[in-house]
Amino acid sequence: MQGLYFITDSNFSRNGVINDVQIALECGVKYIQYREKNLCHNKMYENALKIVSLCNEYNANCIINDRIAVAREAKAHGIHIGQDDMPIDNARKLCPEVSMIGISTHSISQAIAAEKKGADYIGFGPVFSTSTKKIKIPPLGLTKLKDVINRVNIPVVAIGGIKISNLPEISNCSCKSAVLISDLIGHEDLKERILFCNKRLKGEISCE
Ligand code: 3NM
Repeated sequence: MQGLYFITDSNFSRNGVINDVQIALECGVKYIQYREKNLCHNKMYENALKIVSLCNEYNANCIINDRIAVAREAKAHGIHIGQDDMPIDNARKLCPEVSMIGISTHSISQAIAAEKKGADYIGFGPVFSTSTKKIKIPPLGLTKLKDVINRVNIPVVAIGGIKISNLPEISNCSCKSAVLISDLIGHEDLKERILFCNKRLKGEISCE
């Protein structure tokens, strides 16, 4: 798992989530998480079908946040769950077709537990302060990010308060994958920003 991990956000989006996904895929992004907190099942399923189909076209992965039924029905490639959701093995039993299950973790111990329970990757955050998600946990910081990367063998996706400006610090922690929401989605230059983030995380642009 390398490069930008793209999470959709309909609140920040200028041109709609499907257009944002199309742009991300054209830029070479391989992991798209479709995340909607307030959409009904049918509408989310309809969008998920379109996103899965686009991801198939670009040889990328569509990961559905939380909604296991949507993931199964839309034949998504993965699901992403939180600490308060069902255990990973239940999710896998309910959705055996998905090739990856990711879980949000907010401490080193949660990260180690997620790996033991069979997560394919973890989100780790918030690395910095964020107002995009209401989260009570104080920022974890770069030392913990570095630490978690050394402690688990599954991919670690950095998330929370990550901006174009602090991306070099993230890359310098040997972190290969990150999420930017507020500093990416809704910007006029979405394409340019995605290309820049993706190259930087893949080590194609030096962080010196
Ligand atoms: N999950 P921004 S932080 C969706 O820490 C999400 O698990 C987080 O948005 C976590 O890039 C977050 O605007 C929001 O800070 C990230």
